[in-house]
Amino acid sequence: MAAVSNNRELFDAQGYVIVRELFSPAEAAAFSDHYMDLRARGVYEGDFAGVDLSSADPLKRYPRMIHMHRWDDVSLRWMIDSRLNAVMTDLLGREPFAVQTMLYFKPAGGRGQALHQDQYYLRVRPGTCIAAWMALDRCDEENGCLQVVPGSHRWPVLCTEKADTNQSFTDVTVPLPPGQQTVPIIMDPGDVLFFHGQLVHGSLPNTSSDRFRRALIGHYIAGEAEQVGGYYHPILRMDGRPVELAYSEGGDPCGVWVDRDGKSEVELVGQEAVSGRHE
Ligand SMILES: O=C(O)CCC(=O)C(=O)O
Repeated sequence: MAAVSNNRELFDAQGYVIVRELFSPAEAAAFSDHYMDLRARGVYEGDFAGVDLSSADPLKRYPRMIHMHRWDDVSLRWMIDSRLNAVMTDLLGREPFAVQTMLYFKPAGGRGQALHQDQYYLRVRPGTCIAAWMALDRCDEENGCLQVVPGSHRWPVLCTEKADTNQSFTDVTVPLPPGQQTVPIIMDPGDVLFFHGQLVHGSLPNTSSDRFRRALIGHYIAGEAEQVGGYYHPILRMDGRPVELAYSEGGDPCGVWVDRDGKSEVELVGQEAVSGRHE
């Protein structure tokens, strides 16, 4: 009898699901070679911090690439791959639209990314976004694997505070209430983690002496969305055709943790102005 997937149940309960070997290890290795080659060949629009081969900061020697699908066919084909589409259609109940690709190299010594929620940046309305995060290397605690807070997808977008930029290359983070903890997501090349736009997630520095922690990431929006932040246009259907949606503005309400009778609850207090791009 064919195995029945319980991906949707897991996704609804915890805000994420890992699909093991959705891509083969050989495919992951080919992607890894492809992006190392692209990185060595030049500088691209949107490189985080720009390439500086003489820098002491490993992230400047291997800056993150963004929106590669706009100029690289390999990235475009991956972003709309039928395997990613099938999983997300199952999770969301309808096909998503594709809005972003990113490649994190995260070499040895590279800083991580402080805890955040993707919906803070994408501002999808109505609904939310979903990420497909594919490991290109073995990802574990030593090389700074992704960390998530299970169940946090039920929280609204939280107001941010200053992050520790010795640990994170981004400068904002979200506070966790007492009792909430991150869990490390251990993955092998070709495994894909799908996670909800409000799931709190991030990563710690790569503390290994010589290992990369490369990841190929796609961001998508649920197909009922009518608006998304300007940085994510043009938007594509999963067959590659463009789809027109409106531009959402910043200034959304955000939540802070308050103590009610010894229990932490989120209260919507204000308006968060965001730069409009996914960091
Ligand atoms: O890969 C990481 O370290 C962080 C990635 C991330 O936060 C994201 O894809 O939204």
